[in-house]
Amino acid sequence: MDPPDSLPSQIKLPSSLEAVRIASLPRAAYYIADFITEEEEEAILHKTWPSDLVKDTLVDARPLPDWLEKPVVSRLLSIPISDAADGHGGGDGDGHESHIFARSPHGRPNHVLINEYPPNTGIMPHKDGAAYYPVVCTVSLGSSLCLNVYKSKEDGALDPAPVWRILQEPRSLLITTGDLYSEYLHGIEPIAADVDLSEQTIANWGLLRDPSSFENGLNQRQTRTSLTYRDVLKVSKLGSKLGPLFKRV
Ligand SMILES: O=C(O)CCC(=O)C(=O)O
Repeated sequence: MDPPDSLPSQIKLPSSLEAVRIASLPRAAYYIADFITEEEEEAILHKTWPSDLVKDTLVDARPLPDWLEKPVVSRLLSIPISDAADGHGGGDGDGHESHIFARSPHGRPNHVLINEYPPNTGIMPHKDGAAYYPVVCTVSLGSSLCLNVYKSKEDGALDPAPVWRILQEPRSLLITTGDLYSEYLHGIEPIAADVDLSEQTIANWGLLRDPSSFENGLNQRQTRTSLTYRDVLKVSKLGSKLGPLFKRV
């Protein structure tokens, strides 16, 4: 486990990811509503504002720039998966790994994708594929929206009705792994508002920071920026010589 940086007083991390597991989803997805502070959110957004180069960009720099490493990565690696974690860093293969990337090839995320979603913007249902270690950590900034989870029908075609919806609030961390990574697709609808939000329709309702703000069942979207942290399994030497920032195609 990485030594945790000093934690702002407003942030109270769970004792383990198991404490924030989204119980209605296949194993496993985790949601931490207050993962970063408003000041940290502002500071990261400020870094992504000035340059169009940074938008929709894969950051492939080793190590990641400080503003993407701290506080997100260090805080993420300080949380054990379960309370029974052994704390020795490598994990014991029994689900008691010290953190969610303990068994990934690089032991930590090495890429960050920065996406911006103004209202009416989404991303088509897709799987993330074999290029990554199957753990996806998404920090949301600026606004809330729903990530939809889809499954394929028997004939392989996409069932257009999502099987689950996960509401992501600003400053939250969502982690998806396991079957959710490999068996299901995920996407974001290009709509101006998420509707029909309730305990019955939102998988992580019980873990939201402020479910009362969605009590009318509506989330009017503003611009949401996401930071998606993953461990890319094969890192090309050429890529690392080209420089730290690569525009996403
Ligand atoms: O921005 C998000 O929350 C989702 C991004 C996504 O689906 C992806 O990078 O594969």
